[in-house]
Parts: sequence; C-alpha cells; structure tokens
Amino acid sequence: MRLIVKSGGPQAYEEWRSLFAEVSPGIDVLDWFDPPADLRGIEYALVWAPEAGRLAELPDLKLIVSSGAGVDHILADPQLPGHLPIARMMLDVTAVEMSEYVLMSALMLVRDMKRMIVNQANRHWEDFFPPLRSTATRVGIMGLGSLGAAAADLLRRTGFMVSGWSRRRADLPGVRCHAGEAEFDAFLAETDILVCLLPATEATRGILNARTFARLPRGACLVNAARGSHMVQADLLAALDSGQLRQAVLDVFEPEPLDADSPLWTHPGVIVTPHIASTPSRRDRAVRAAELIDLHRRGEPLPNLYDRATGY
Ligand code: NDP
Ligand code: OXD
Repeated sequence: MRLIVKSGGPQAYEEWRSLFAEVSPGIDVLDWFDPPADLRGIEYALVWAPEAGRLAELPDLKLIVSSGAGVDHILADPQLPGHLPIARMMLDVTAVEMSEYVLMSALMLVRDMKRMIVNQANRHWEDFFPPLRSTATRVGIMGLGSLGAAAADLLRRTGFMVSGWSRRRADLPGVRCHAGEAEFDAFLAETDILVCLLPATEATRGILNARTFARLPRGACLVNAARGSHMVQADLLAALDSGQLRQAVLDVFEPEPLDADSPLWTHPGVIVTPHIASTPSRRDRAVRAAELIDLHRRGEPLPNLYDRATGY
C-alpha cells in the first residue's frame, strides 16, 4: 500500500522511509517533495501543512493522517476533499509532554523565572520573593480535551487550584469545570494563570483578546500552547504594557516561525518557545500512523478522528 509523507521538510523523508520500513514494511513510503509521476494507488497521506490542492490531486486517497494533534493546518486547504476522514496524531506522550509544558510554564510564572534569566544575563544578583505560590494560584484551562484534561490533572496533583472551561461540561476530579459562553466570564474571574488548549476553529479564533484579558484578575498570566490564531497579538501587548497581564508564555504563533522582528521576542513580559510544547518523535508518529492505516484497512473505527460537525 502507498503512503505519501509530508512532515518535517524534504530532509525528513529518508528517516520516515526507514522508520516505516521497520514498523510496517508493507507500506511503500513516497516523498511529497518528489512525488511519483503516477499518483494512482496512494491511499494514505501523513501530512503537516500540505500545500493547497495537493491532496485533491490524489485520486485514490482514503485517509489523511495529521502529523500533529491539530488539523487546522490541513483544513486551511480550500481544495481539501471534504469526504475524507482525517485522523489526529494523538499519542499518550502527546498529553504527557503537553502537561509537563503547562506545569513548567505555571511554575516559571509563579517563581518569575523570566526575571531571574534576565538578571543572570546582566550578572545581577537580586533577592526577591516569588510573585505567587503554587498552592494559592488558580490555573484556568481553556479546553478540557485530551491535552487540557491531562494538564489539569498534573497541575492539581502538584498543588495548584485548577478550573477548566469547555463547550460541554466536563467532569474531572478536583477541577472546577465551567461550560459554554455563559460561564466564560465567571471562569476568567477566578483565574490567575490562563492556559489555552483549545482547538483552532471559527469559534475560538481570536479568543485571547482584550475582552478576555480584561475579565481576568489584574496581573494575571497567560500560557498559549494551542494555536497562534487564538491570540490577538496587539491586545496581548496592550494588556502586558498596561499591567492587566503580568507575563505570557507563548509556544504558538501566527505565522510560524515567529517573525524575526516580532515585538514578542524582546518584550520583558513574554517567554517565547518554538512550538515545542509537545513533540512526539518521528518513530512514535510512524508507529501510530501504521496502526491507523492498519485499522482503516481492516474497516475498524479510528480513534481521534476530526469531527466535521464540531470543527475539531
Ligand atoms: P480536543 O479536541 O481533545 O479537545 C478540545 C477541547 O476544547 C474540548 O474540551 C472542547 O470542548 C474544547 N472546545 C472546543 N471548542 C470550544 C469552544 N468554542 N468553547 C469552549 N471549549 C471548546 O483537543 P486536544 O486537547 O487534543 O488538543 C487541543 C489543541 O492543542 C490542538 O487542537 C492543537 O491545536 C494544540 N496542540 C498544540 C501542540 C503544541 O506543541 N503546541 C501539540 C498538540 C496540540 P468539549 O470537551 O465540549 O468538546
Ligand atoms: C500540533 C502538534 O498539533 O504539534 O500542534 O501536534
């Protein structure tokens, strides 16, 4: 069976080929950047940000596997064949790594790690009390799916007070769960560190905006590990400059890579990380893609399918 791969750039192809040769030798792995003349018989595609129109050129395509957990980079293609299933790359390690990233960010914000890193660069010894204490800090997580729920659990077990917000009401031990637009403001009002783990949809685009920031307690912090499209950058900078927000840890941007002259790089209240909150290895992804292809061939249900009705 034929699988075409676009993930990690042209230089990643050889690695994908040898990984699939190991985990599922029956799969013939084709290079998206050097495709065969005959595109017939390509039933599977493993992709990150495929160029518009390319998937539609594959006449026998049956399943699209996203190389990441999100699918917005695939849905951005206006010619995407609407009938094809899209499987999200969701591994146990995806949730573990994301939870660690969120915990790390929360601890950095609680201790003001940014200030210490800047002080070190300036050889400045400054003794100060941390601005927050973990056990007295309320972390509010937007999105309580595979990643939000796992992050909530780790934060709670570390001693943070955790609440969450989702479309339908979740039921998570030790987490105050809010649901829907009607409960959004109440959720924000009790949040010292706001964590965004929402999928990118029409409804969530620009949700990290001036209105949202204004409803947080003054001096609150933000962690965005979901998508750059959630954030209105000008509103974030204004909220940081006015003191409404104290600090932000940002892993995702629009566009990526973050522009070299973006003010976010040098803003004293911002910590930038390069979309690395959760990065399963290519080996892990090849194993999961091979499992998904196998399930699909056997006509069995696939886990973590993109749902066209909800948009995520
Ligand atoms: P899921 O689909 O499992 O969960 C999404 C959550 O968001 C659900 O709780 C859902 O509510 C909630 N939600 C969706 N729309 C709304 C809305 N309009 N209002 C309120 N809540 C809403 O997603 P994952 O947890 O797997 O992943 C989340 C995102 O994280 C991905 O889409 C991706 O963009 C990003 N990501 C980032 C990575 C990184 O390295 N930075 C790595 C992996 C993922 P409900 O429970 O009611 O359905
Ligand atoms: C993502 C990922 O969807 O890295 O952002 O998995």
